[in-house]
Amino acid sequence: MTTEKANNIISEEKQLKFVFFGSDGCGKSNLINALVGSKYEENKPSQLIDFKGLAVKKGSKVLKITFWDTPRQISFFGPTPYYRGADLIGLVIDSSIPFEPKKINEWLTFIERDNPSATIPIILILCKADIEIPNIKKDLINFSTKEHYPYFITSAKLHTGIDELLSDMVELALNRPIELSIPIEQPKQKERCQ
Ligand SMILES: Nc1nc2c(ncn2[C@@H]2O[C@H](COP(=O)(O)OP(=O)(O)O)[C@@H](O)[C@H]2O)c(=O)[nH]1
Ligand SMILES: [Mg+2]
Repeated sequence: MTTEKANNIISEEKQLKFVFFGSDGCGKSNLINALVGSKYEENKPSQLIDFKGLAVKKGSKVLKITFWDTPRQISFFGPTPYYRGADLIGLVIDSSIPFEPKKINEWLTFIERDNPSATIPIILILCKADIEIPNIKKDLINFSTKEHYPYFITSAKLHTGIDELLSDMVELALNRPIELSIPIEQPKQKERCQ
């Protein structure tokens, strides 16, 4: 697919889908708002299902990113439809409440249970860093290092860590390792003229 830019440079267009999970009230919707440049909103009621889009330019490519917010009771519905075509999964963690490795592991087990691809990057995103409780960052870093998940520290309210998160998510999604090699019929060599 191609798109014509105002400066007449033809760019390649690529779609990316980022899906966010996390407990109700952990900060998913405001994180997505911050990523797409929308206003911070206190106490906005949760939608059943929601996604927002953003287009960014990277080199000659235009990346059209959709950020999927997951509804309450996601574990009841099961995550499969949200994963379809996902390029990255973010587990959002609230920094205003104690870090519970058991709960995080439950989320990760839930996410990995129906994950259609072992190569989708899964990242941990600490939200509300402006109201962090003591030790939460240390606990997150220890957990992420031990379990080998990339981690990010953000505040949607102060708009901190958002740009780094966006750019690293794009890099992780674009640099996904190949999953498996699929045998293809090899092109026949042209018969040589004698
Ligand atoms: N202090 C602070 N509060 C936040 C931040 N992000 C979200 N909140 C608050 O946390 C509550 C839940 O946020 P929301 O984004 O709706 O969470 P969701 O249920 O996971 O979508 C709301 O009252 C927000 O105002 C943040 O960066 N800093
Ligand atoms: Mg929400």
